[in-house]
Amino acid sequence: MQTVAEQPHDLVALEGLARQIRRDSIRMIAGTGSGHPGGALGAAELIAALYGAVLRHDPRRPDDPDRDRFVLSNGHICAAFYSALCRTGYLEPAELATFRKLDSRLQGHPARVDLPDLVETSSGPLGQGLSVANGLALAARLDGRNSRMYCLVGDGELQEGQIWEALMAAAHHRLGNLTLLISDNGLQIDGEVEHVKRIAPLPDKLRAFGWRVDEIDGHDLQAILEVLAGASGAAAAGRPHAVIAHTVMGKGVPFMENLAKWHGTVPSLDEARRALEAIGPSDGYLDFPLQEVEL
Ligand SMILES: Cc1ncc(C[n+]2csc(CCOP(=O)(O)OP(=O)(O)O)c2C)c(N)n1
Ligand SMILES: [Mg+2]
Repeated sequence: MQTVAEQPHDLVALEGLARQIRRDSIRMIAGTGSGHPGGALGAAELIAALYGAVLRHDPRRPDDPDRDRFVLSNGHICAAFYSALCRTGYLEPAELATFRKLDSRLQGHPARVDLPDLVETSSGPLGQGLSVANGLALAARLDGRNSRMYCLVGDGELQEGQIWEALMAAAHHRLGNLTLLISDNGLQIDGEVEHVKRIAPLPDKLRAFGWRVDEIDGHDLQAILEVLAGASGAAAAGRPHAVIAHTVMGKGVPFMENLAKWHGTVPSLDEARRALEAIGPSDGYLDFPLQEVEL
């Protein structure tokens, strides 16, 4: 398998994947009548870059022990994650219509019991994913495998104490094979992160905890690819890597952008139609079939 630095990347294709992740997320959430659109839309480029370019993985061998791992710690944004799994060959499009339904494998927070190998750890309780990623990174080192671990968290999630224990542990164990992506949108369920419980100055804190830190625009695919290509290079040796990705809650749908309300509010069918119009069609993809509503 090639590393991210070696692969040619088609930015137009990744943009298309990000757009389809947004379309799928809106249709899944509005179609089923529950879910979290704001963070899913905001992480579309991060997740598109990971599944479309960065992760060394093979949908024909989901249990490949040498695969790179993605740990979704902020499980509430899983509509975007399920869409990426579908659009990169792990799930059939029709299954997206079962999102959050009884007996579906696509629960409102990802469950490893339902999707072994694809969901590296169940999530929902915030703050736990980085500890799991630490364990995966340590295990890969012990097993002599060169897989890389990527963990996505929200900025509000950084208020959890367990995160800071895990940050210390990763630096202590010199986990150079670990990248933490922070979707830094300034908002959380109850409003502004700054008002709920301040995490600033974030870069200084992460550096003080022994991490290499980069800050990027989390919607700039080129910047995401470049920063992640650097993560797996020689400079990575022995130090975990944090990427503070500045994102916009609700990105791509103007009436949702930068409003904490859209953390977990379901758009009405009319709002969903307006959202899809704003996002636009994505060449080369077909929307998954929805039976109960017309979207
Ligand atoms: C341990 C824990 N505490 C509280 C919650 C409730 N909760 C769900 S999402 C959320 C806000 C998370 O903020 P952020 O990570 O910034 O996500 P965003 O709103 O940007 O998607 C909270 C407090 C939870 N899921 N787990
Ligand atoms: Mg947030």
